[in-house]
Amino acid sequence: KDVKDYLHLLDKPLDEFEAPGARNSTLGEDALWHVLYSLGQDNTYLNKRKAYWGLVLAVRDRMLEKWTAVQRKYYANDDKRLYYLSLEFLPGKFLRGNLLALGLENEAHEFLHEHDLSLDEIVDEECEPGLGNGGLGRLASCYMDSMATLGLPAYGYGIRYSYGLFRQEIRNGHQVEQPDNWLHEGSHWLIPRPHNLFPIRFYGTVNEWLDDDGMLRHDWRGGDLVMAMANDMYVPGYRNGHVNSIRLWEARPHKEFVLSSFNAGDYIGSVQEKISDENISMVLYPSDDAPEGKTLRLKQQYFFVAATMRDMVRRFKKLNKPWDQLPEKNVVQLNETHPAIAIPELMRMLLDEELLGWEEAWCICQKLFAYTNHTILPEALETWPVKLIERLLPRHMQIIYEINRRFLEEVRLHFRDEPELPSRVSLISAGPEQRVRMSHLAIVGSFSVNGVSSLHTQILKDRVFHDFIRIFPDRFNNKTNGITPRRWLRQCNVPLSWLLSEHLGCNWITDLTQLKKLRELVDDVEFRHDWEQCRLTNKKRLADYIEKVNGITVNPHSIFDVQVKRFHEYKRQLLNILHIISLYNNIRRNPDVKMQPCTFIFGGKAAPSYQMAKDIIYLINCVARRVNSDPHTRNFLKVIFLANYNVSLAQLLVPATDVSEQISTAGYEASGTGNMKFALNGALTIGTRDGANIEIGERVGDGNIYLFGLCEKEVLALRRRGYDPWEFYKNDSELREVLDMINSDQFTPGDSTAFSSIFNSLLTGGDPFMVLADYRAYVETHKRISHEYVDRDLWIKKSIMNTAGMGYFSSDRAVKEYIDGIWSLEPDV
Ligand code: CR6
Repeated sequence: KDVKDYLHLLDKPLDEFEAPGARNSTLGEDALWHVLYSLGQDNTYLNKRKAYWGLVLAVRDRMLEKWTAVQRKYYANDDKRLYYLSLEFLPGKFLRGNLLALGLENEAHEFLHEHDLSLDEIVDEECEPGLGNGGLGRLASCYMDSMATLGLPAYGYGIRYSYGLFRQEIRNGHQVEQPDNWLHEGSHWLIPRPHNLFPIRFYGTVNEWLDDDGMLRHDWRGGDLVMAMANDMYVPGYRNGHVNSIRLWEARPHKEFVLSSFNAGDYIGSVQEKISDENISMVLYPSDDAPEGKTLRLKQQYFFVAATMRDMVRRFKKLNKPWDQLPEKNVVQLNETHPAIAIPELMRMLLDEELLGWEEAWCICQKLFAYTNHTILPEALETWPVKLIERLLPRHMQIIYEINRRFLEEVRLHFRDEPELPSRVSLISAGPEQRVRMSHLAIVGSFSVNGVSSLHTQILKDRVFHDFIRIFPDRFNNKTNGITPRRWLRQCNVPLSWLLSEHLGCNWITDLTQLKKLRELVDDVEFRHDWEQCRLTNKKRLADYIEKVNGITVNPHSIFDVQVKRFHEYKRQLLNILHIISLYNNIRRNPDVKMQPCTFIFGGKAAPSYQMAKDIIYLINCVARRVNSDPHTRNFLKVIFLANYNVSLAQLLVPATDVSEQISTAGYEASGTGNMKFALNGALTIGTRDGANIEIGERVGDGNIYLFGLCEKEVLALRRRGYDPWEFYKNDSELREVLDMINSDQFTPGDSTAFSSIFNSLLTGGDPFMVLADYRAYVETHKRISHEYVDRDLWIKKSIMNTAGMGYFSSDRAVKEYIDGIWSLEPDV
């Protein structure tokens, strides 16, 4: 059937919100108008580009009308506002999602149809903004979607990077990084606001003065100024007339030209300053789950935080309320410690500019800020050298010292018999180079600290922040992550959405717990047949993509086993490829083997400076080359590496996946959110008892997930006992064979040392992520999977049970928990 014939079946009807100021022109008419009057192009005929840009502008008009109405309402109702501060947002492509949310899909289809175009080809025109690395940035975008859908007075705040995360190419098996110039054609989804402009200071000096009451006051001046200019991105709620925004700051030169040097004839020198100012928002740091200790990164953090605090205070001042009401009217959620410098920045504004006393200012901060932790990797917990902060932000360093002094005084008072405690919880680490521990700053300066899955929060309490639990017993809480069902089911999986809406009605789109009703349908043969057909349709679409992009034919009836995520040793893509090599060996040994054909698909980027991760990418590509071209195995086994994994590619992969690989070393993956996307779309998970996998297992049922390997406690215990990977090497001949192959020229003819770094890390290096310890359990679990997949009834039932159990993992649920447990906000619709 044609999409447009069934769209009305799929979605909730539009609410009456459409009514006020309803337009008397159609979306198509407006798009044509914009082609002529905004783009200045002939609109008597359309090509893809013109149709795309015309549509974008027509959709944007409708969002802006709603957004301004919503802003007016916030002021009129005197609503408490949420500020969600994140150095990363990964919204994915906008057009389809915005049409869907605004209920304009049908109109768009009709318009395009009249011009012999289709939505599928039009959305290809859109560039995906890669303003984030992975899970953390995508989570921020899922939450923005839920906040708009729940009608919350919420604002996202971040940076408008000129270059997003690098575009990944694979050349001769190696990752090559290319700049992602996502704005090369401009983006009409982003509205520049040249009048929302704040000067941001760096460096300079602090002067002291006495106020009329004889109180010592501080004044930060001099140094360099950079302008922060707002750019707004709009986030419509799902069919509720609500539109929120994400404000992304762009760095602008403070002076277009430095006149003195211009006059002196130093033309290039004067332009130089302009260039370095703009550098602040030039590019996103490509590190994931790892801090980037460079000055520019700290500059980025302060730049966006300072502009955001200004914006918040500007709005608050319009209300003419006393300062102690700031936290009654606002709440600031810090996404990781990246924006934690907001705490001393607000202190500085209140003390030095508004002339409040310390206690009053501190009390306001502690009621205003809340902090989400997303990692326990010790090397990923941010710290900054005191020397650097002192130079770049001298006043902030003074304030941090004072926060610390007062905090440690309290600690000494309450824990007299623990002389070690103050140095453990201090905001400043001792050692040859003193550093500020940003997580400690965030904990001390907030009223709430949350982890992102049950296990993760437990680890924070038991280990990472154990000392703080005793100092602030009520501050810690859990908010298990969630994903938006709009993008991660309704949008990316139209066949399944249709089937769901046909059987359950369409309320699941905003109330995902409705999916549990699917359990009543598992025994319905016809339903199971339809379910399988949906899956097959999605798998064929992915197979076409692979054929087109990688030039490899894959069998859509094979098991699609997918591991897509950032490359990191703890995520253990290595474990996956070791298993594939052993499968390969087994098929070659038994050419007549009866085996369900398998397609193993990988995708993900490695941080450019992370050599081991890049080596693993190279290994996967070398194994793929060998396996895919071997006539003995190629009917059973294919290995595919999809370059440049991003949100759009995820939308293609997720609905087509049979087996979802979530195999991090237990205790290391804070939550994971890819795991949720796959299970929601009916994939079965092979996973460790890590992050949210545990909670997924609890909800889909033990029999419908393949959990294997050491749990977090066992990982710790084994490490304490003394873990020796050589034992596994010696005792498991299959594993030994695989490792020896890696340590030879089997996959890189003529070069036997290409992967010695990997071999060494797994053996002499002590195998820090316990790949070998989990190897046998992983291989055996895969055998079970391939066996059970053949029983189609059994498998499809399990697939349905996965979708049925995933209602809990909606970001709507997660955001509601934040509202009730942390933010105390009133939804506005
Ligand atoms: N890398 C965690 O590692 C979690 C997301 C979102 C991560 C991941 O398990 O799902 O955050 N952590 O909470 C950081 O970015 C620091 C991630 O995406």
